[in-house]
Formats: sequence, structure tokens, C-alpha cells
Amino acid sequence: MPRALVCDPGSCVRKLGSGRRSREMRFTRFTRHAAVTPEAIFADAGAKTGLRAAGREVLAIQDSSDLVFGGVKRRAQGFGPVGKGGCTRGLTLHAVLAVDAITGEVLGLAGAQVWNRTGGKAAPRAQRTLEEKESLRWIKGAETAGRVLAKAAGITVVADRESDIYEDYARKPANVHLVTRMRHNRCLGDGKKLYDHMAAQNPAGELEHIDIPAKPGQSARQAKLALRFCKVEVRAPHSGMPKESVQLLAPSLTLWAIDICEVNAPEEITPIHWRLISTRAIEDWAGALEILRLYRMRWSIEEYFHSLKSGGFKIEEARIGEPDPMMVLTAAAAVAAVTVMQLIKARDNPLGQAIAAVFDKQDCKIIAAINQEYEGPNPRPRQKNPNPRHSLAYATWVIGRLGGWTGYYDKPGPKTLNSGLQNFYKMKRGAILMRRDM
Ligand SMILES: [Mn+2]
Repeated sequence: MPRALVCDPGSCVRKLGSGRRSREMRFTRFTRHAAVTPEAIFADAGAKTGLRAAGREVLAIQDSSDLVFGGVKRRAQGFGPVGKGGCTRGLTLHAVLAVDAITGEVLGLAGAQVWNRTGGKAAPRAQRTLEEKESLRWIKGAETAGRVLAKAAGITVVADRESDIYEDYARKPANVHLVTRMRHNRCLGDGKKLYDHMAAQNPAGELEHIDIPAKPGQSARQAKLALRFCKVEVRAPHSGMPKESVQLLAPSLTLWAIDICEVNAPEEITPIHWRLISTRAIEDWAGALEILRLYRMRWSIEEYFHSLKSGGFKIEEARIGEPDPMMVLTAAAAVAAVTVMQLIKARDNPLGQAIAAVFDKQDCKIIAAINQEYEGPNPRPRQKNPNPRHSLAYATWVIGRLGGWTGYYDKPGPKTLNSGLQNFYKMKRGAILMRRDM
């Protein structure tokens, strides 16, 4: 049973998400007894992702998300503060999602961490050490990517502004490049400031008709953007890091910076201004565009967190009363949510990923057998799986049916697929047990 949870984490998720007290008690007791840990679940997922990443150009997109479970009651149960304001309680998940850098296919979780901020409301000084400690997640994430995805042709770790940390660039593994959105106007080797230096460059070119999505108080529009890039020598910061760790780091680093700002923005609008920083050399215009393209693929992880919090998972609604088993459930859901995301992508693009990108040989055999069961000997057109057997869309059709989708109306959504996946894992466990018996 613990092995089943580690290998097929979908098998426990949905039922708990829907919240029955007795089931939750059983799950709590089970995790305590089985000593299954988030680390084991993430390590297993990472190993599988590593196999899929072999030979590919891979992005490891990392980001954190707070899972909010409640207020006062959750505090009493031992959940630490999350979100702004300090009134809400929950857990924090930091995920490293591996994506094919060329096709955008989701390959799986390279790794993840889940933690409970148990220090309560911390004093400013303790808060700082906590932040320092938490900022290590970016460095750890890059290390995990370098280790787990070692067989990839290339690895680029992509992250948002929070990860603009000098230590991150200085301590990155040799087989990994970093692309990050800038947060700090750093000092350069010649005493200038990074932002001024970039603004003083001539634009390398312009990007026209760039679609800018709507945001509150601002409708969608098309923008014209000027792009500048340059090689920079950034100095280690004097503050914000403990002295001991600064002394261990290189006093300066060569990085590449990209500055993208909107030209002729309408007056009532705050013009777009994006700044990226990369450890990968940018030689020319095409190289700069490539870094920009990679950074824009970061949205996959936003999509991923969204599916974990809504759709089939609603992880924030699980009612487990103790932090430790809740961390196990979060880890299991974090892995299963990637699979559901892959199934949905295959549903919308049947010519996309192959079934082998998600399921192993044994899984594929079971899926084919279930498919046969659903189709029957003489299937009418609507009862027939329209997808080729090697495609992931084929599996989506079967998993959808297992989740209660009739095959007739609409398409299976995340909820149905999650429930189908859970049923699939149960059937698989049954099939394995039976074979062992014979
Ligand atoms: Mn973030």
C-alpha cells in the first residue's frame, strides 16, 4: 500500500478532496503507520521524469504556491502562516516542473518540496532568517533539476522575480542554465547600476504586435516592444546575505541581461517593462529571442498550480486535520495533477504527446485492455476510441471513460480525469495483485 501511494499517487487524492471525515481519519492513520513521506513521493516522480527527459532540451520551471486551508482552527491544528497578512494558515508547495523546451510538452515533476511554516508570527530578525532559509528552495530546485534531469541534452531553469538571488547564479550546477526575471538593480563591476546600464544600450530590435492580455483596469492590447541585451559583470551584494555565505561566493559573475520595454504606450497605461537575466550567453538577436521564448513558457507552472487548486483536485478543500498527513496528501496530489494536466493537453491536441510520455509498458497494456472492454466487439462509431493506440489522447479517452464520461457529450474535464485516474490505479493494483497470486 505505501508503495502504491508513492508510485501511483493519484490513488488517494480525489476521495479525500471531497472530504469524508471517516476516510480522512483512515488516511491520517495510514500515513502515520506506513511512514510514507513527501520526499519519497517526489523522488519517485523525479526518477520517472528523468527517464522521459533523456536526450531532450528541457526546461525546469520552478515556483512556489501557498495552499490556504483556513484560519483560527487550522492554526490550532498546527498549520503555519501562509499568504499576506498572516491570518491564513496552510502549507507551501515549491514545484520544479520539467517541460520539453522545444515542444512545450509537460514531462513531469523533476522535484518538489512541501513545508509547513511553523514558527508562528516571527520577530523581524527571525523572519529574515526564515526568508533566507526559504530562499534556499530556488538553489535546491536548480540542484534537483541538474541531478534528476542529468540525461537531458540541456537544462534551463526558469523562475520568476523571487529567484533573482546572487547565490542562485553563483551556486548553480554546471549542467544547468538559469533564466530569471530581474528583481534587483545590481551593482556592476564598473560601479554603474544594472538598470541604467541596460537603458543606455541601443535597442537590438523591436517586437511588433505583441499581445498583452487584459488585467484589472486594463483591457487587452497589442504592444510594440524594444529589446535590448548585453553582457554584464554583476557584483556580489553587500547586504541581504549572511557575511559567511558572501565570502564563499565569487565576488562577481558574468551574466546576460535582456531589457524589454514598451514603445509609444498609451498614456493612461503603465508601459510594459520586463527585465530578464540569464547565465546563458546571448550572442545575437536570435539568442535574445530564444531566452525570451523560454521565459514565456513559465506560464505552464501557473497552469499547473491552477489545476491543483481547482478542477479535479481542490487541494485546499481537503479537511485533514494534521499537517504531516496533509503534506503527504499534497505531495500525492502534486504528482497526480501533472498527469491530469498531461491528459488534458492530449485531449485538446490528440497529435501531441505519446502515451509512453506518461504511462509505462505495463500501464499501457492495462489501458488497452480497458479500452477493449469499453469498445466491445462491434463498437458503434461514438463508442470507439478515435485515437491511435500510441497516443496519449488514447489514454485520455480511456481514463475519461473510467471517470464516468460517456464518450458522447463534451470532453472529459479535470474532475472526471482525476477520478478516472484514481480508478485506473485501483484496477492496476488489482491486476498486479492477481498476477502475483497466479
Ligand atoms: Mn512565484
